[in-house]
Amino acid sequence: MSLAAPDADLLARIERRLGPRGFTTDAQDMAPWLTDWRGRIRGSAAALLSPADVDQVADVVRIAAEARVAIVPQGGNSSMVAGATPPADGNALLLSLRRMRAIRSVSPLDNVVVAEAGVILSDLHDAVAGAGRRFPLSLAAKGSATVGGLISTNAGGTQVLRFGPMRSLVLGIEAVLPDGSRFDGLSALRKDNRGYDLRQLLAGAEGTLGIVTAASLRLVAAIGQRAVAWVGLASPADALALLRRLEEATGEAVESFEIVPADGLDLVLRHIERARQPLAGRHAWNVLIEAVAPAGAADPTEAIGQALGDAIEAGVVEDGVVAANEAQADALWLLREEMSEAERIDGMAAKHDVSVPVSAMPAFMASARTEVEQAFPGVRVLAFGHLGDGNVHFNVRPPVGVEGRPWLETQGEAVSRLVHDLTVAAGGSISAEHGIGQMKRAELERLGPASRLAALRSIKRAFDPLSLFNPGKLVALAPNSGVP
Ligand code: 2HG
Ligand code: ZN
Repeated sequence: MSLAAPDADLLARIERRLGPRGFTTDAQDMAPWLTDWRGRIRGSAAALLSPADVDQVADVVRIAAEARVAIVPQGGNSSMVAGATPPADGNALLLSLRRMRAIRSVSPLDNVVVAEAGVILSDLHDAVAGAGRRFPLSLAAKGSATVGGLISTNAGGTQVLRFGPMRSLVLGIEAVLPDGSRFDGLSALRKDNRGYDLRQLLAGAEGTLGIVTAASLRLVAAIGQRAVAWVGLASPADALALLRRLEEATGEAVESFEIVPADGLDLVLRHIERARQPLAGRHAWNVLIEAVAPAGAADPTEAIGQALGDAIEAGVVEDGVVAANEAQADALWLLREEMSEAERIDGMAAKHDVSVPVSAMPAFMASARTEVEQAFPGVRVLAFGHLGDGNVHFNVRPPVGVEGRPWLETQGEAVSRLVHDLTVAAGGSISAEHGIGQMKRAELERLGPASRLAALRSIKRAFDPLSLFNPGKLVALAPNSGVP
């Protein structure tokens, strides 16, 4: 079973259906969308389709499916695992959801927003703020990541601690399935127990089961006051102890708890012009904390300040600062949010998005670092991120003076295998929040377990027996068979 290349007649039919704004084969127009944002994987496509509504999506999917032509859905193209980059053979159609950016409704009474797939996350934040509500998921790529992509990758970010990942905020989904039929599941029922939850199957499916065209998303009360703090401390174990202290002091107010090592902060200060040193001294580890209260509830600033003072006295924290105003709060957030960008500017890294049980993370970070540094002398481990979720980005950079790309090409795979083996041995996952895409597919196959992979394949086969949606991503219909 092989996927077909679209012929001129098929492309003309699709172009007629989508109109000039919705169709292009122009190399220059397509170029920015054919490479993943880190520039690691280059793809190719027969055409770039930009439908304006769900009917157009359904029609082009049907036309392509009849001809057995594959479709790669794409949102903001900010995947960390090249999940939206088309295969290199150029046979697939790249389908962008970016023109579908309507906010269909905001209901403060239901606490629900219905947004189309192409709505950019920061626009979603602004739209619901206008109705006195908040969509409580944020991440560094908020200026480009879209609703459809966030759902399809089950994105995480910096508020998972309190609100869970994207799937926990999805109440309803509208999607087009691989045969062109529609799944109309937008009704935002809080309770719906009719068996398999199709919404949750589509969330995190990386566009391999359906193309999400719109979603009903959960909203929460707008922020009244927030307390943002930056602390320096000696170890991830102390950081975790601090998190539990803060929770005891402020209830559920702590939403973000992000760890950054000293050399990570150095990178941000070196490469990001607006970044400023947050504390007088250098600390082995730093944590960014945000605690939030809705309007009408007590301002968490005092409780956070008091708890940090107690933690300093108890020797858990070395130094800390609580932002005195919004500008200072933003300046502290910048240090965390630009971490990934600063690392990218500095050069190539073997990147790993791993999770282990929260309590096991401090020991894992130390022992995995030792093992990796012993196996690959000179490499520099940079582990940062979502400590409160048991998820860090355990990135490994080449030794000083060694050029990144050739190092990654020759050593990257072995480094990643070791990091992933250690993760699995610690009872963890090789993808905490970035998904599998094409970059982690071999590792998913290698590490199994077989029963889990078999279940994934069965689900894929049930929805997309011809493997027309996002071929080459997440899971192959049959392992090692060349079938995408
Ligand atoms: C983050 O937490 C992102 O900043 C990116 O998930 C992580 O670049 C990375 O490794
Ligand atoms: Zn992250």
